[in-house]
Amino acid sequence: MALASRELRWSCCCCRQVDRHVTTNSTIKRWPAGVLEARVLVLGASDTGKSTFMKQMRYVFGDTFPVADRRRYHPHIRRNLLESVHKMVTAADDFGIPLTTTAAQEAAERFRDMDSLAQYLVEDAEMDPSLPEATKVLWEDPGFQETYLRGNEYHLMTNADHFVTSAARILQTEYIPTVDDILRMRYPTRNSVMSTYDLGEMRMTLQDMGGERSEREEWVRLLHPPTAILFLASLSEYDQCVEEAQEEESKNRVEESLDIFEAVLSFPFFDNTPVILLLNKSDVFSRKIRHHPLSQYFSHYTGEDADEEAGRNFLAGLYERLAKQHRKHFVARFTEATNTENFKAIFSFVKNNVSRTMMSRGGLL
Ligand SMILES: Nc1nc2c(ncn2[C@@H]2O[C@H](COP(=O)(O)OP(=O)(O)OP(=O)(O)O)[C@@H](O)[C@H]2O)c(=O)[nH]1
Ligand SMILES: [Mg+2]
Repeated sequence: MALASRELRWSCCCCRQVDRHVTTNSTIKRWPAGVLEARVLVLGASDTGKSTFMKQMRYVFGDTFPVADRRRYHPHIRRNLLESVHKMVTAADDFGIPLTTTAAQEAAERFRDMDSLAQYLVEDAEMDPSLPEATKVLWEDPGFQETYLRGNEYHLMTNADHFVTSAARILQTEYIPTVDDILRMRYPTRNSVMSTYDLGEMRMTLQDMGGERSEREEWVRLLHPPTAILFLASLSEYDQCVEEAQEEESKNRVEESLDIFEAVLSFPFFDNTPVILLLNKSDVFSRKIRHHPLSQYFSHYTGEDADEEAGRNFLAGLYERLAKQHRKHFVARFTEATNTENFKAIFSFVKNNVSRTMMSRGGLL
């Protein structure tokens, strides 16, 4: 497994997204003009970045998210922001962490009841001009910061900091989401989403399958094996439990992801399907590792606690071991799906691997 970050030349600037097109009857098919057709399944546990990868595809291949489209993300982005603040206020209460200033204590009252914030979650909502200041006062409070750093204990969304620190912009009535806001937004996928891209010599259909437990039941209903599987795993979830788990079941998210990875590896349907593993959220991992020692969650980790490289190689090794056990060929990369430049390099890597698979299956290599 080659995991070193390697810049690959981006060679798809002429690509364009084509109309939604679903092909289910073949994993390798030559179009009349000699164009290869690939179908790639995007799998992985919930919240690992599958839809973010799909959004980057759209963006990089020509959809610049026109203003009318961006407006549709308003309610979700504002919900991400207001729910994050609400969760942090509630968690501070639960942990018994006092907010230091009177101003922060007063600001917290604004976010205690999520129902009272519902009016700001509809499209074209008239915003309260005092909300951004209340958010800022809270964010600057040491007690609130302490609660934020314990976000892994109460399922605080990955990019809560991005939204909270952008409150002055997002809570304006005239707010138009930026591409970065759209990429950082959290909205779990229901049903699978499929997009096809014309990449010149290859036509690639990507199918994003929701990763929540209820959505994973759909994976076994697939009719035809894909050309390749893109499996996303989050590096930064090592200190978190599965959100959908029952109260009595507190399963570490990395364990859940490894179980899903193993299920994919051992599923006979995918016997001849290569797996491309993306170990995602490397930016969050590098921030987190300084405050949350890996050894606290994985007692057999023997590296230095603050050693980012040792930590991510350890996590990568857990997946590698499973692949070896199942004698499954796979390649992997560390990724940051919200970073468009990183995405371009990674997609080039994905495309080259898919292309190589197809050529070797077609007897051309
Ligand atoms: N900072 C950072 N955030 C990321 C990265 N990748 C994804 N995210 C964020 O993680 C959250 C979850 O990403 P999604 O793409 O919705 O995850 P998913 O795998 O599609 O989740 P399901 O639809 O529930 O299966 C979103 O808020 C993303 O913006 C990353 O590399 N870095
Ligand atoms: Mg999704």
